[in-house]
Amino acid sequence: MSEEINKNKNKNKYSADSIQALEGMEHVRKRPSMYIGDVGVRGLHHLVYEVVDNSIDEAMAGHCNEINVSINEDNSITVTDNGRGIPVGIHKKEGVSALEVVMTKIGAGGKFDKDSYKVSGGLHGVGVSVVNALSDHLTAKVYRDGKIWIQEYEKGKALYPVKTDGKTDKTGTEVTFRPDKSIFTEFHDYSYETLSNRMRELSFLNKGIVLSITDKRTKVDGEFVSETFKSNEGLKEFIRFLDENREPLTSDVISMEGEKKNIPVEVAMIYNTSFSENLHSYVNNINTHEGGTHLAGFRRGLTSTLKKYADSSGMLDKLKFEIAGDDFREGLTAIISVKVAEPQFEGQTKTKLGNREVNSAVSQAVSEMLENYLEENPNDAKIIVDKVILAAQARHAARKAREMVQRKTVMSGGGLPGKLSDCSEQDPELCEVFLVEGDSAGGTAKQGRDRNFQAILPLRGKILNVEKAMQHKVFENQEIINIYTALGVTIGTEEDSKALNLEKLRYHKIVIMCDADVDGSHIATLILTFFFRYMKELIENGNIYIATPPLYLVKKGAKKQYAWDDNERDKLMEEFGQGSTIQRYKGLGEMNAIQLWETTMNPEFRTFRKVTIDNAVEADRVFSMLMGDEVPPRREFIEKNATYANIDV
Ligand code: 0RA
Repeated sequence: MSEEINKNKNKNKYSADSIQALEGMEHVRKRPSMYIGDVGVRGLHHLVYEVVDNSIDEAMAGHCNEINVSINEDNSITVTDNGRGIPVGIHKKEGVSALEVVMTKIGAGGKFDKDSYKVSGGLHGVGVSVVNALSDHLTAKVYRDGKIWIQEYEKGKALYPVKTDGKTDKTGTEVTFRPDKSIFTEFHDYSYETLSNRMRELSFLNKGIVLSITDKRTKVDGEFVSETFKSNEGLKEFIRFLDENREPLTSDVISMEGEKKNIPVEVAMIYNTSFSENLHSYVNNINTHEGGTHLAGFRRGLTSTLKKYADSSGMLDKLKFEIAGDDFREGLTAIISVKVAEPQFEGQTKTKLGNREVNSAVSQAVSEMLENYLEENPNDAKIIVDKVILAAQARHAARKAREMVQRKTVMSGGGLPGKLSDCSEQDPELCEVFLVEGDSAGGTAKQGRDRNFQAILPLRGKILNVEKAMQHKVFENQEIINIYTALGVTIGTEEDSKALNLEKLRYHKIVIMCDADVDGSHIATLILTFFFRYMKELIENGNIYIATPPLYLVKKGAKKQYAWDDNERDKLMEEFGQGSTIQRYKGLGEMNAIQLWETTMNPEFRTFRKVTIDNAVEADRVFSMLMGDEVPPRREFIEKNATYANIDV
């Protein structure tokens, strides 16, 4: 009797659990953004990262050295690895196979394998069940114990219990999923480039693993487009890749790898002849765009060690002022990668590491690494300290320029730039400012705009290439001063020039409007480079946009329509039939005020592209390449991509 009751109890418990699981999966489908960030391009690609992360975990546990991603013809994705294979035996508590638990229970992840070292995990560590919930079809194949095991799911629900599907002598896991179009309503096409960049990045962050990607949608010379990445030197190679278009100051990358306070820390860095600072930080293979305690620890270790060395070397004796934190990082490219068991992510995009203990772990690691290096390489040490002193001197010399910008921006007494045609609206959230190349296009924009909420700031010709200019040149540049004052953005102290004050930002939409040709895109890139290096927060906060003026006007009689690319133009020509004419806009200046308003500025009809730095590593490389000394790759890039497909989404 009592046994009977207990059985029932268990039964109820089991079904209650499974109801909960179901609810979990339904919750994912109802609120996908809570799990994968968004349901746009980013979320779509996030699904792949989530599945690959599971295989990376298996590799980090030492059981797998090959991971492949295929983009299939129907835009489904297959991820395979040669690990142990997800266990298929019956999970005691759940009464179904472990595979089914992993695939259908939210947060089941690797819970039944506590001892293995699991730190990778997706951005939110949500696990493959989330991918399953958001796929209209998913097939899991497991190669294990001499057999192939298979289970299929729809929208996260198993279609049948796991079954065998033949024999094998391999081991591993193969997951094929097709994102549900009723969830990913706008974007379904995977970007080979985005996924390939991620695979390359993962190969640098996890040396020794062979990561490959194949695009089964595209053939070149009869073969699918495919790449294989394997890094033997890890972060060292990553630094060389990042600095491909920069000139190194020292002969090799400085690097270290080890464990501090139980936290695996890897650091690599090099100084180059540029004036920009390029720090990239990772936690469990995730790029922490907003930095955090690991980055703070890196800065602390770097500053204190270099300062100590410079002081004791006597090189600073003649310097009459203090060296500031910024000075140690001018022309520095560095990557910090830590593995944290229970990472706490903070910040707007949840990409800022909060764990306090990581700060001193990284700081110690960096100090030790640098102390050794400086001691063993006195020539490099001198080059580095010289560079730091030069940066400090330049900063000191730039004081006047900086103070001028500060005065003009901090105190509104300086007034707005004369060239700015401001709008009448006072609420920044509703205000837009168009940065327009050239005075004549500026004039047209001024006539065409809605002066209630749209302001126009004309910029003269090519603006300064900040990638190649020292800081004081940047702060002395009139066009750049105009941007600061018009936007109401104030700059930080001399010690920390990157600290911006955005409280008084006067417009929440800042729109770069340039000609739709190669010159125009070059100018847009120069302006973007300035924002990227000096006002990155504005990009991160989603304040920067690019206007997209049309390329053609197709006319027939009274009928006229705009076209933004050759495809659209041809369609319109066909639609309008015999006797239609084309007008090609070579620049904004060729449009009249009404046309410019209709096509490019009117919120009802325009399309803006929001500038994002989804991939900071790629953005950094692109900017250094576009704006650096190496002319051939820049020309090639600009010619190939008149727009900056790599930078924005
Ligand atoms: C837990 C235990 C075991 C394997 C895995 C997880 C595993 C998960 C994934 C996800 C993608 N590929 C994977 N490969 C393996 C195996 C435990 C054992 O065999 O003893």
